Amino acid sequence: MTSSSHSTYPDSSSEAFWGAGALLMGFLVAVLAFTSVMMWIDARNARDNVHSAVATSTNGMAGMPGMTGSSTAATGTMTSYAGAAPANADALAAAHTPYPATLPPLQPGAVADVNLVLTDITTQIAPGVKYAAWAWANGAPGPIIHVRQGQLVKITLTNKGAIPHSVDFHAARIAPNKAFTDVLPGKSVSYTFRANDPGVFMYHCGTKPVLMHIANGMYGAIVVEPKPGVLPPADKNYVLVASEWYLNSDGLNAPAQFDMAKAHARQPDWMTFNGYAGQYVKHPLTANPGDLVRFWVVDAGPSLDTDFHIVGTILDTAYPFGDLNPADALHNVQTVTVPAGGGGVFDVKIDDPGLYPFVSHAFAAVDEGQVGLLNVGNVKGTMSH
Ligand SMILES: [Cu+2]
Repeated sequence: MTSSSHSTYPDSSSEAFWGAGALLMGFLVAVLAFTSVMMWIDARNARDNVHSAVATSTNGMAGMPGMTGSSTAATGTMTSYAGAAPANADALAAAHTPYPATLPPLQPGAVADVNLVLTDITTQIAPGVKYAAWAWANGAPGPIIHVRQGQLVKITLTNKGAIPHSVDFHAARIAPNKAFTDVLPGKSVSYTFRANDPGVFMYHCGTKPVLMHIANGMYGAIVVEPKPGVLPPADKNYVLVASEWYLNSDGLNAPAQFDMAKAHARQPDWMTFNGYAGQYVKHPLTANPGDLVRFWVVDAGPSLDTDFHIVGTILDTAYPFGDLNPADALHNVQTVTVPAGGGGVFDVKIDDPGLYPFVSHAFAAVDEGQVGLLNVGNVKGTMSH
């Protein structure tokens, strides 16, 4: 403000000067006030424009009841393909072989040998929705790996894709510049680490742009079983890998590919457990009444959290972040966040037979496919949630 610098002059006691200064001050205040009103009006107009854009896109979504029928919606400059489906989507969902969520047995011996193959593969991420993935021999996620705490894990990665890839194990304490290096097409790499930390961990390709390599399907889960006696034995062990898919087309005719703008905006078209929308709704996971059911959940992201919740029950014991120290566990909680790049382990015992949906309770995720059912007691029928 010019008047404040004037006030430091030694002859500033002149009344005339102060009068002019005050006049100038008043004028500046008026200008400032006018400017802020104009800025507020601009901001309001901008906000109204955003509101009408959102309203337009919401109207577009209204033509999409129950995720059937192909439909698109404008989200700003982006087009959402959420819920796109062919007429025979229900039959395709029934014919789909679900990703095996059951935790595989441990490997005996001192060393767990893990062979991973990366490849370019067209996969389905929802009924009738094809996606040109960079993933594993059987699509995304990669195989569930199950090792004992303290076991030496020998990873062999073979790259059958067209570009360099790598594999980063969150369960490892190892110099990434040595272990997680790029493997050229046609080549293999091996490294070992000792699985000293129990929990459930993500593994993924760490080649740049990592966002794209993960979003294209290059992720999976490794369970490091704690020493016997740390956790109560479970009757059922299920592994769920949550992730998002960002599509540049609906994928119904030709395979969709990755859309970087949507990935940066964190606006997925589909969100899944174990790579395929709603697969455990059509093919529920099972348990007997009173079973201790343990969910080992990894959120592969690449960017959104999963808010794990089972409808109709309460998580008896939750091991947030996959920290399996029983002293750190939470009891009788409704929903626990699994962060992108993190894990969580959840124990439930359900006595009342029925169909219990498990979801990310960030509910856009449910609409986009991150939902499944736990059928307790082999009850008939199905439900969508
Ligand atoms: Cu990769």
